[in-house]
Amino acid sequence: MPAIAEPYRIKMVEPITMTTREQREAAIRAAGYNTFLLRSEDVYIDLLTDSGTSAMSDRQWSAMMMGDEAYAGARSFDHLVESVRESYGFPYVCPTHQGRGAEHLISRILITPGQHVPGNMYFTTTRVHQELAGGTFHDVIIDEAHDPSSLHPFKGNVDLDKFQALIDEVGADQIAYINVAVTVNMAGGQPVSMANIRAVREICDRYGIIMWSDATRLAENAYFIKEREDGYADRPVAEIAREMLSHFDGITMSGKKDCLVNIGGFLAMRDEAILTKARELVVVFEGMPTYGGLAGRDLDAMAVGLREALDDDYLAHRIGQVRYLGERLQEAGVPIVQPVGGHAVFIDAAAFLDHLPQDELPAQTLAAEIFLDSGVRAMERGIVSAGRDADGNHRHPKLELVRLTIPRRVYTNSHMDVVAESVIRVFQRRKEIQGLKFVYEPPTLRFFTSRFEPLAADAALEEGRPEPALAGA
Ligand code: P61
Repeated sequence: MPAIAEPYRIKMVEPITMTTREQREAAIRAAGYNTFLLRSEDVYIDLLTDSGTSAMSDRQWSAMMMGDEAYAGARSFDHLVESVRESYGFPYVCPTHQGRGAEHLISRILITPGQHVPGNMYFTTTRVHQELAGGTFHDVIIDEAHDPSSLHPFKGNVDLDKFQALIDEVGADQIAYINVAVTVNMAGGQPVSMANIRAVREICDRYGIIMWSDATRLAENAYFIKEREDGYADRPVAEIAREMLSHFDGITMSGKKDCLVNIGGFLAMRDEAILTKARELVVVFEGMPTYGGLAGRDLDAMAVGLREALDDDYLAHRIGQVRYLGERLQEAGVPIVQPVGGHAVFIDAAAFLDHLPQDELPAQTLAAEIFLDSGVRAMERGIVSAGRDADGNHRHPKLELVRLTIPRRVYTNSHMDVVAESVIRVFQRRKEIQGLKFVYEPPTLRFFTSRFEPLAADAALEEGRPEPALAGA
């Protein structure tokens, strides 16, 4: 494979600094062993998320300078609408402060309490908003998505039989809509094929079901279609994205990913009646329908970024960089979700720390250990993220993962090498690592603010030994 260099050059830099092991021990303890609670200044390479962490282009920055900050009727809104129409093909747009703002609105608009919402795997904020609106989420993703070692090229696909079975069980009129995420974050950034999107559309047409998309990472999904699906190899990604979206009635968008901005989101749709309802709600929860909680300059940056993210060269490098990190880990025998997805490398923490039962929080533990080793910050995506069910019991997801999420246009492959070396070091001493337990747990979206303590401290206390140093210290 020929090397793929960054299709840009660097015009401005932000210094980052290494910390010592002692500093990192103090930092992770102060953060309650939760990488969400670390201070950014204590982090060396920040792979917590690809959300809002992109580097903007000179074109985006110049568009920001031209932002129209009028309270109402700003031309920045017109720029966003124009860009969405041209690149995504939806006539109507309602901006929101970020993706979950759009999820909040669409859940209230489309769900009647008691209804059901199928989707290709849950996402944390999406499901919470569906539940707050009185809906019940149903996972209708293919089984392969729950198996880290399955090499299925489109692990994000909807299982048509599961979708049909839900329709048969509850009746089409009790299905508020189907939400198809492209790509599927919690499955490992896995794509949905064009054939699958078409097949879901057919079912929706047959039963009159609304077909929505969480299009947060649609550009990455379109790139995978170009790479893997027959007939798309020679088509520009922007064209593939348009075709994908042509099958949906509307989308929720977190602009913080594939619009290459630090803040922003929107709803886009074809049905004017839905737009009218969105406008009625957005003024209550976000702001005027022409700014939705954002500054005019944010709308302008998003209008430019969403086009840039559909560039073939940008995506070849983007997906190539994520794959580069994944391959380095795989060569060293580190268990990861395969195939490597669009925005992150997901370590299979259940296999990595196979001596820890899921209730000892292997992924939370591993994220803390990687930080301790090198100052690289990752994110837990396992039992802690899955939360509790309606009866108050821990949900036990099949996937217990640590996500190494690559921000867009921010790090080089030398950074990826440092990350790989650190994970490999932790892998080599994995048997010494002991688990964590909750010491504080909030009622919803607990992973953001929960606090933990090492179980090793408990065992030492019971045996009257002094508390052990952290593994590997
Ligand atoms: C992330 F730990 N993602 O991946 P907002 N849909 C999808 C997302 O990936 C997404 C949103 C909707 C984040 C940020 C985040 O449990 C967490 O703009 C597929 O963040 O509101 C966000 O978009 C919501 C991290 C969100 C989390 C929830 O890092």
